[in-house]
Amino acid sequence: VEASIPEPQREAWKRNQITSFTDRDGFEKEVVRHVETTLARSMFNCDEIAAYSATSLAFRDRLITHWNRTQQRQTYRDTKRVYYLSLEFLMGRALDNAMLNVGLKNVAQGMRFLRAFAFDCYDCVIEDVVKQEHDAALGNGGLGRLAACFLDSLATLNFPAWGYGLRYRYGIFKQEIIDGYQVEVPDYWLDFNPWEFPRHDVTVDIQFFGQVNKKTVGGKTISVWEAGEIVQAVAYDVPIPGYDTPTTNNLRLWSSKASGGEFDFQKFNSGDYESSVADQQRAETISAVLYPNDNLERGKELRLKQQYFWVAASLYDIVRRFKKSRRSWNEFPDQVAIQLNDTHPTLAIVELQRILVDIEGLEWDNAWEIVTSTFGYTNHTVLPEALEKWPVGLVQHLLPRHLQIIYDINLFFLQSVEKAFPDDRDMLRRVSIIEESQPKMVRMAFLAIVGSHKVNGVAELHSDLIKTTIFKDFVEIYGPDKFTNVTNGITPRRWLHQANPRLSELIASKCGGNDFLKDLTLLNQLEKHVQDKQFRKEWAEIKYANKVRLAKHIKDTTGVVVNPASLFDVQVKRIHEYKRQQLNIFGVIHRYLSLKAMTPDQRKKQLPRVSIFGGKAAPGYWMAKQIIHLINSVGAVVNKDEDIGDLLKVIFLEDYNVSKAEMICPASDISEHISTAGTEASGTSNMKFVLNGGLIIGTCDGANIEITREIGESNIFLFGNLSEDVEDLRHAHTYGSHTIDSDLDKVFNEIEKGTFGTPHDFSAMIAAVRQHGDYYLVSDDFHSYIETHQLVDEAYRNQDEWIAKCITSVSRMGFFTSDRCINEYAEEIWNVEPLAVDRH
Ligand code: AZC
Repeated sequence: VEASIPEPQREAWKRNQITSFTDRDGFEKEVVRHVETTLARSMFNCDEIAAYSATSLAFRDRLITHWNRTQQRQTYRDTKRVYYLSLEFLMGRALDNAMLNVGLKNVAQGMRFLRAFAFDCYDCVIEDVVKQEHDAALGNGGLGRLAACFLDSLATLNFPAWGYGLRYRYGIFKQEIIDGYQVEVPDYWLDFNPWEFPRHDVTVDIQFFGQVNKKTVGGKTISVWEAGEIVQAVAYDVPIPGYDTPTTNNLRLWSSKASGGEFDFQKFNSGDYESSVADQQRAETISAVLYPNDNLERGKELRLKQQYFWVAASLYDIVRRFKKSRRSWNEFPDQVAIQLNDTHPTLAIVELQRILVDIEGLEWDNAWEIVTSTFGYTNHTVLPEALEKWPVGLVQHLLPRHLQIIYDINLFFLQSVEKAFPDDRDMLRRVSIIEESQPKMVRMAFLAIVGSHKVNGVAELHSDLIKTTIFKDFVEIYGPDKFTNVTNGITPRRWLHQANPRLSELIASKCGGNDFLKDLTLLNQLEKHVQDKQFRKEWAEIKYANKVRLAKHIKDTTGVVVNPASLFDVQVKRIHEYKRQQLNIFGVIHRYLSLKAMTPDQRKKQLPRVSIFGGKAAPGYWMAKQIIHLINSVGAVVNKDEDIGDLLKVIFLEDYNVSKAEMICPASDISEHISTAGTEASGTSNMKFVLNGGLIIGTCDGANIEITREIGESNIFLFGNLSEDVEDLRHAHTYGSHTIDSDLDKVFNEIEKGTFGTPHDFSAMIAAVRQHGDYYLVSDDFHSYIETHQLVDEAYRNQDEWIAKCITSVSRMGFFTSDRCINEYAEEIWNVEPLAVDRH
């Protein structure tokens, strides 16, 4: 950094460097200063929220110094940067992570000093303070959380990297359960957010609508897009600290605003005050709300507007940064790698081509070479309903020049295909970026493939599936090398050290300190301690304590008392038919009926179990909401059944989010990852649960397969049909005779008898299996699912061996760190190197 300061200013710079606290005394002074000045409160009125704010501000100050230096260093060294474009960043809370990564969490553990003068939080400890923070919930589920884990790894590994996203005013809705039904409440999270920095000086004007005119400049005809509407993008920056490194990267989120200031002054002056405010509001609508769908696209115009707004602002920023170094355009891919997190940012491909051809005057072919060398595309799903397609008419209206460019990209692409496959006319129809449907559609995944140099799936099975199903033709066209796999990972900093501090500490004591947090393969040192009785005992105690903590939360939020000595069986994730929460709740009903049929003596021999569910349903996903309702209805009956007592409890945890996951994962004995084989691209919570010393029951799907390979078949409970059999089974359901599993049939009959409330409420769920072809193979997998749960019960009875399985599994989880993942992207896709840091 010093070298980047011009010689004459260097002395002054050194003299005036900001120093921040390094010990508890210094920290306390900073907190007091922030309470009394920044927050303008008296220390005597410092409550928990004020304590949170001031603590955040104190740590933030430290972070900012690192952040500024990181940016200075990256600018000065000017090496290749990575830009991660994601419409979702599910960050969760920041303070705990900042304390951990800055490395001074211990000084804050002295929070009890507040006792001296802050009456309003007399007993407040840092754990309470941390809980005051509202989750930054700018995402739906796995895709958004993956982006957040990637940012953590990119910074920790010292990669010069930026995230680009949207600053939604409303993140994912807050879920309330009222009378057993999901009710959505807006998540207004920006009230006080110390982790973002508005950059009112970093703005970009974004165009929409209008028309394209041809102009001749210097004998060359160029296309000029005359905008119909201009909206301003304002940057908000969020510092992303790496763990045990000064590298602090930047996440830039764009917020929309009417261009030309607060009001349209012409309208204002002419007395049309209302409509000038309306313009303002219309512009702000673009970044107002996160679309709450997971694995589902609805093709809304505003969503397309969001996508272009964000992509255009980000590219403008990236190009502006590139231009500062005055390199030739051909060097662009040597300086810039852009990763498309799903197809949501695919318009970036078109936008860069437009910038290069229309604005910078490059030849089409030259520009296209630069574009395709720059982009990489990650696919996260094979579900047809999640693949984005936009009506040609809508694109034409909103982005007239982009549609022309898309048509040209498609023309040149199809010409090359025709040349290579002259005898296959149908191939052109199949791979065309424009689907010749009514209305015509732009297939975004195809555009992303054509415009990128690498396409990756997120787990081995998934990456194989995309090559043999949805993108099969493209493998023929481009050859197999363009398609690759990068199995997902999670950050062990948040998902082990932060979520489960006691387990992390125990692990550290056996793995030679905290280095495993940076090199997760070091966990393998645990394996030699598996037989150590004392170690197992401590391990079991920690698990129990985590279950007590969750039991308390369950009591506080649902009123139901659960026994922490029961087996905790957890399924938390978005509610979706393909994830099969319905299979789980049908299995729970089966268990309930079996218990009811037993004599009291038989019951005494049964293992107590708590079935815990959590997850949001998209507001428009009716069937998912029915599933939530059934879970709650079953809970209402089972939880008060005196025959059953502790033997079975059914809990639905309200408002599952990142911070709740941090409490839930450490408390699970067994978690459910039971998607129909071939439908869950990877899953990442499976990794979180195993890393926290829980076992899993799952199908041969997504990353479950690789988890099995790593931890060993004897440490996981696999069941169900394999992905290669799914198609035949579905075919048989529709065209052959479809008999429902007899145990499942009993479950259905019980629901229909009204045992769990009005049967009509659940008739569609039953009909999906009985009458509508059981697309998700609930009946086909039911028997195997029930049997496997019996194996789980048996295994859990032998606690000693169970704990041994857990420890062995954790010791073999090194592969699933997002650090490994990011290193693979860096090497195989981005061709970027980390930037060495000077520690001072
Ligand atoms: C999810 C996948 O469903 C999940 O299996 C995967 O772990 C995660 O991405 C991260 O790769 N996909 C999505 O959330 N959404 C879409 C549109 O695929």
